[in-house]
Amino acid sequence: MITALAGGVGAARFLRGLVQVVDPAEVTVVVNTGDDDWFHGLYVCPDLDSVTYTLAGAQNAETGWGLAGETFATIDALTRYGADTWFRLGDRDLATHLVRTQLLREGATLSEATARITAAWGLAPRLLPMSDDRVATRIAVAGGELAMQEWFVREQCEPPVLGVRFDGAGAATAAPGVVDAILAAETVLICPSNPVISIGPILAVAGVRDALVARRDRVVGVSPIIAGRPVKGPADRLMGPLGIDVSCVGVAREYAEFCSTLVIDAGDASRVAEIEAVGVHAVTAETLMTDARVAAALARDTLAAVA
Ligand code: FO1
Repeated sequence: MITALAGGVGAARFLRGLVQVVDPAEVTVVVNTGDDDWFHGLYVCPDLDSVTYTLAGAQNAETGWGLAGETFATIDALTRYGADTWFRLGDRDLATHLVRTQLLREGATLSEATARITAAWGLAPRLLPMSDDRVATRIAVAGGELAMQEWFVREQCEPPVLGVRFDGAGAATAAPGVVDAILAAETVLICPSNPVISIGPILAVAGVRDALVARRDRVVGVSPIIAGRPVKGPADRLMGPLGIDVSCVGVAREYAEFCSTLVIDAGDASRVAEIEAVGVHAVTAETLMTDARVAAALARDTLAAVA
């Protein structure tokens, strides 16, 4: 059994490679829900959906989020009513949020709603939200705090980050199966996701970090930073202000307590000694997932790193 901790787009691409090289039914994915939010009365879970759509082969290849061949007639029609439409919900994507919101309103947990949605997409891997409780990533900027999607999408990651907190994490419990999946897995993978706002919220849920520490020998991460820059997204705009070096070495320091091995890009081979110096075994591989073949090779290399 393999358990993976995942954020959005980078994780989804990696997981698509993973299911090419192992039995997908043996994979459990614990997904960040700190990005989740309400839009137009609907509960939207961007990372759960990015992973679901990508594993189903239905993702929008250019953006990495949303569905292929998407249209935006409904969100555009909402402008007539003066609604805020900066968060672009696609017409087909809306079906997922409608079903999820209805299930939640009927009393289902997010885990149960996720199981229904992933079954409908025919996914073999098990997707678990990190928690069924609401945990909301909040970004402190000059003049106040923004919800994650406000900072990320509406403000285009422009306002300098002063701090990050995971509202509700202190009281949240891990979703059913999350801690067991970490403790029972042969290998635990930390996908190439943003360490601050994708992996950070998962670690903040009670019991998750301790479970990883207990399995440290079997935990292997993949650095989302190559040559001092994130492959995609704003990791640099979050890591820097929080005092985390924007490099694979910075990622290694962040993960050292619970991660024995870090896969870094071959181009960062000169940093191996610095990573080993913080007690993390460094392995080089091609980590820029330009296509499904590279993603599969990276997944194979990552598993081999702790074989
Ligand atoms: N990202 C954008 O940059 N712009 C959008 O309008 C947008 C809409 C959106 C709708 C549904 C969904 O599941 C994801 C969406 N995303 C959008 C992606 C999302 O903001 C981020 O990729 C994740 O939260 C970060 O992992």
